[in-house]
Amino acid sequence: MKRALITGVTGQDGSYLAELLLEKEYKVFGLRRRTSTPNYENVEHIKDQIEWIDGDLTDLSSLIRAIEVSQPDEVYNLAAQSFVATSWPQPIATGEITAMGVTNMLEAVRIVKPDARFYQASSSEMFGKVVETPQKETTPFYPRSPYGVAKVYGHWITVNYRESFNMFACSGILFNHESPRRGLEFVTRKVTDGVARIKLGLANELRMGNLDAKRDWGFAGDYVRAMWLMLQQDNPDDYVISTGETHTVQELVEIAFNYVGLDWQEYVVLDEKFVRPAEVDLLLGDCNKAKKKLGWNLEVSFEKLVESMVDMDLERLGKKSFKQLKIYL
Ligand code: NDP
Ligand code: GDR
Repeated sequence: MKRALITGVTGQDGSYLAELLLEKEYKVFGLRRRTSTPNYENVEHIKDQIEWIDGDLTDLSSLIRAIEVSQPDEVYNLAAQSFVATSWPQPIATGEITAMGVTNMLEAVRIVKPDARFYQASSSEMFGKVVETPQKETTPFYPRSPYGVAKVYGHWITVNYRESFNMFACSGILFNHESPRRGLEFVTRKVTDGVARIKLGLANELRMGNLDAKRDWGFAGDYVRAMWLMLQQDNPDDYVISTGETHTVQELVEIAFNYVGLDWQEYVVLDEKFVRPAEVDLLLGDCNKAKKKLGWNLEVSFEKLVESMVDMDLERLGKKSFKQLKIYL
């Protein structure tokens, strides 16, 4: 039985990855940080199958302990302060967790179990103000937020530990990926939750920032398969994971409102509060390396993803699916 340690297991990706590894009959250890109120929403259904270890990415001693207890074959470092907008008002916490936290995790592995395979959750935000399109593994980085800067550090320290200590350390440069488990502040979920609230009469507007930004959005369930595949190869390497399609935030809004038969222009209000100090205008990934070398492929399209997220929010908020609701309309 293989053993895996996942940091960030309570987040969106951690929950899908834990499901995947449990299906593959891994023994899964999950690092959780102390919170005043338990936060198991994404993993409630598999909570009893995970071996929980208390720790924090900013506390090296807790990570050393986590590696000692779990003795992992594979470590997936998904924990981060992951919300770009929060990285401006909290740049130091973002740096300590999202950048230095990676060194802490790598050090814990190097000291206790250097033969463990290591996955780092790098990000398309590292490309920022893009210098070429589409973006691939060799595209230079130009981050546009404290979050993006922190991820560039996390990326290079992972490459450096691979080259310095011969560790099996991989970095997945993942473009935006979403699901019904996405945090409510991220734009896809904010829109699908907002549309569901409006449809159910719980809200009458949706306040948004820059509708012109373009993103390459995929489904999180597809992306965690790529993480696992990276650690099953003969050699460690870095891979871009993306859909190869880009859409504006406005297109996202249109699809979500159209799905429930509403005109977005009647409800969306532009609010400066949600406009960022520096924006990433366009992301579009070239994932040919991952397709060729990992045999990775997508299963869920953008439109289907948005519609299923609206459905899930309608169900959660109204306790009825949209299909059921349609019968009553
Ligand atoms: P989430 O924000 O959903 O999850 C983040 C996780 O990190 C949560 O489990 C959170 O715990 C945990 N965490 C935060 N701070 C600490 C800390 N100091 N110590 C220990 N754990 C901590 O992120 P996603 O699942 O969306 O993303 C996973 C990773 O992939 C992140 O590193 C993100 O930056 C990166 N990424 C994500 C992309 C995406 O589109 N989703 C794209 C590219 C990269 P808690 O539940 O207690 O808050
Ligand atoms: P992003 O995701 O910054 O790409 O980072 P987010 O969904 O927050 O923003 C995407 C784009 O939408 C624009 N936008 C808004 N965003 C939010 N959150 N709220 C709004 O009201 C709004 N209006 C417009 C943003 O300006 C932006 O252009 C995500 C995170 O998961 C990171 O952790 C990850 O690394 C990257 O994706 C790849």
